[in-house]
Amino acid sequence: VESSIPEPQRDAWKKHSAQGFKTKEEFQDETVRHIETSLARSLFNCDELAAYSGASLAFRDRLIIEWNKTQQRQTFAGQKRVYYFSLEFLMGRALDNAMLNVGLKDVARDGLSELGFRIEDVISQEHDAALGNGGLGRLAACFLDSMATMNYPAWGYALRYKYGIFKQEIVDGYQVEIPDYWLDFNPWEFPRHDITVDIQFYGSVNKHQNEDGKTLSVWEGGEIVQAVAYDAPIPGYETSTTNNLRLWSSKASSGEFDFQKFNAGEYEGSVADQQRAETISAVLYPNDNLDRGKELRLKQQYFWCAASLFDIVRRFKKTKKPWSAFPDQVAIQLNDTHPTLAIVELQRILIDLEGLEWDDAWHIVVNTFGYTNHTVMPEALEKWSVPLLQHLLPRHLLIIYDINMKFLQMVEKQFPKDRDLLGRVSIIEESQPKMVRMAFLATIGSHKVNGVAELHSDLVKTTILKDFVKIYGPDKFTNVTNGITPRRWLHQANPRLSELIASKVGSYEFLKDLTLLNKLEHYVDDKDFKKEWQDIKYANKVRLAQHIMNTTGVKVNPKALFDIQVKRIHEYKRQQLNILGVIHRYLTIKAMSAEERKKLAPRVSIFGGKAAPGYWMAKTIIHLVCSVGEVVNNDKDVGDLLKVIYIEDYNVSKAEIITPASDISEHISTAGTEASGTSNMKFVLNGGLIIGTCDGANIEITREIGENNIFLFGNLAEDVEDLRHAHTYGKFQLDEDLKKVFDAIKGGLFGDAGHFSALCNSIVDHGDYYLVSDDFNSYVKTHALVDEAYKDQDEWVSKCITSVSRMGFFSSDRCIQEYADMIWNVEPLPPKP
Ligand code: H53
Repeated sequence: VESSIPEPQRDAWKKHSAQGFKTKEEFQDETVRHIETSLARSLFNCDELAAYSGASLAFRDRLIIEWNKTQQRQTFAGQKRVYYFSLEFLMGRALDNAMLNVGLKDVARDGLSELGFRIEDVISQEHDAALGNGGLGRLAACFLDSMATMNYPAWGYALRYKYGIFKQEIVDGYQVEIPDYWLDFNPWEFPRHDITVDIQFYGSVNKHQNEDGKTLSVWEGGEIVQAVAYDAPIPGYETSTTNNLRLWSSKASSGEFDFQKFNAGEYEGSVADQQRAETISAVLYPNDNLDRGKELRLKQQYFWCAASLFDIVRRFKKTKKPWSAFPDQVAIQLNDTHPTLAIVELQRILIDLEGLEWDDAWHIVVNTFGYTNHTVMPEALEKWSVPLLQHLLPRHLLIIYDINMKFLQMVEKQFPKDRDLLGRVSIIEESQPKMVRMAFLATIGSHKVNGVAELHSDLVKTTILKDFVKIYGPDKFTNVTNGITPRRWLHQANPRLSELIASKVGSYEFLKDLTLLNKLEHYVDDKDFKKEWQDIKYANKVRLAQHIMNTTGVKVNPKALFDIQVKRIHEYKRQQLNILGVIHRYLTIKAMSAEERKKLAPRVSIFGGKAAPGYWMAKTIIHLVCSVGEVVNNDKDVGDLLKVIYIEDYNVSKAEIITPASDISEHISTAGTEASGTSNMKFVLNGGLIIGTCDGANIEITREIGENNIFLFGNLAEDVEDLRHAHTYGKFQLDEDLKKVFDAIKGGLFGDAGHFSALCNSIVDHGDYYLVSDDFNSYVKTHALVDEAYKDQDEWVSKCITSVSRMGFFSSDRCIQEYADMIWNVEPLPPKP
């Protein structure tokens, strides 16, 4: 490897190499220096934000020193790297995580305190990095943490959106979206103005002959947009390995910026061109589990894939290895179908630019890519219209046609005479207009396809990709059940519980091997331990109650049972089932005698989550929850027995407060719709029980923690089709209790009934696609069991402890191990001791 500093000068260089702080004094030196110089503040105008900024820059320096060493080490070692392609990385805050991962949070706490700041106040100044919608984006963030912690040479690639997921305000019971401009001051990113890639759009494909007389397809004309790299360091826990998350930002290419126009006085025109280029990375699309087919989104996808691949190919070429070695150096994981164009782009680079034969190139492509599917719901499966692709990426469309042709020829050989099969598996859907089915393209272009929980992976194989299992055989399809990082979701979010666990299992080693939690099982009947456990849960509930008071003005009793459902608002996740159940509870309480009421366990029903801005039904659900809250919370007759809360702007940092405070949380999707869910894992790991359907990872959580420790209810995935059928043919009788709930809504108990008529009708008259009415009765009965169980606190706490002790399987470290072994075939590269 070349070095820019000549040998004789290297010693001088090394002598001055930055070291990064280790002690409290050094931390204070660095922090104050940054506040005074990098930020130009002083003793007299240093607020908490400045303290946050200074401390972050001090930590960033440390991380970047390790980042440099890690990257050098990985380059020297020359072994295979993983590239995780995801349009979303829902990172949340970085400072707290950096402090804990490098093991210097106590140093920082003492250091800041001596300078006059409380560490919690400093940490809470940070704006969440919210480059994601929900589960898919947060999974990617957990995976980065695990890959670094386990010393895998791994990079994330994504877009540097100027605006992340919108901020949600609840105004008069309605969701209002506010743009999330998060880049005002972001100490965690490094602009790399020297790392740029020109990305082409539009234009046309023309045939040219080269010197050997070979006909080549050449993509010409169109417009060029420049991708600029921004890097964010990803520290591992208790390791110096610091990986990279590379985000691409778009700007007008210098060649493209029209100086002619500019000089001719068309100032506005030239500025408009520039703005158009910047639009590509301007905003994260706010849809979760919904495909909208917008041109700008396709532009984002190609821009990001092309820039990332150019970067990877450039890195590979420096090794001077033959192309056939590419899959031994590079594993690319596609997080859902969003990066599927990367498959086509790599094939294009190899055949058009590098001159490989089609089959050799395709072999390389397939061995490079793995595809993770995250949904089987039709409305979420990506399709792009052929005319749009033709216009934006004409060369790629031709390559897609060629991939399809060769694939169909292969299928036809294997299954002669099955014309239906050819139509079913074709990448091109013969609709008006024709559409490219991205899940099929991703499947054909990858060597492994995985789902994210056992039930989901089975559904992938028996529904949307059934024919492909027949064609490729079952080995191409596999399961990697999702997981979460215990560093953020236990240690960071719930430090007291983490400390209590460490005191019992002997050390913090469980944060790196979560199966060690099983040692807790010895303490299930230990009185003192249980008391401490309960105290911690109570303190976490007090903290959440305080947050609720500060943000909504509603006082909730921390002794009440906290019942929480926080996640994106979606009909399939069935927040409507939850709120209908709450209304039922309210009506029941109203009808009770004073004596009966005394026996009731007080409840706080807590909701939170964002609705996609264009998803009207989801917004109606939010409005119903808020309207019910208005009535119930102001009903003196009910008092503490029931409170209904909507927590505004649910995000990663709020999740860190909410998750540890739950007694019971709701994971109640229609069976077969939630691919995995990951908040279910977070809640159980924090000592909360869950009520849920037999869906996604709930099933495996049950397998691990035992049926006695979870409240399962509702119909099974295998029955969904028949149940829907019954609704369509009017063979369905509405439950009496549910009918009363609808009558209350229609009677105007929660305000203008007209606001809720479409929501009610979707369940009563329009087929009840998500089977709310089918599961209502079983849901209400199961909540009654929850009430009963909560009364026996001793037994309840035992269930919680047992559950936590059995959650080892759900660490994202286990996921990464499985991906590495089964799909990527990569080895870790630990730092030298
Ligand atoms: O991905 C999570 C799953 C969850 C699933 C979610 C998801 C999105 O957030 C967005 C699009 C999509 O296709 C799937 O809904 O069940 O836990 C991570 O795998």
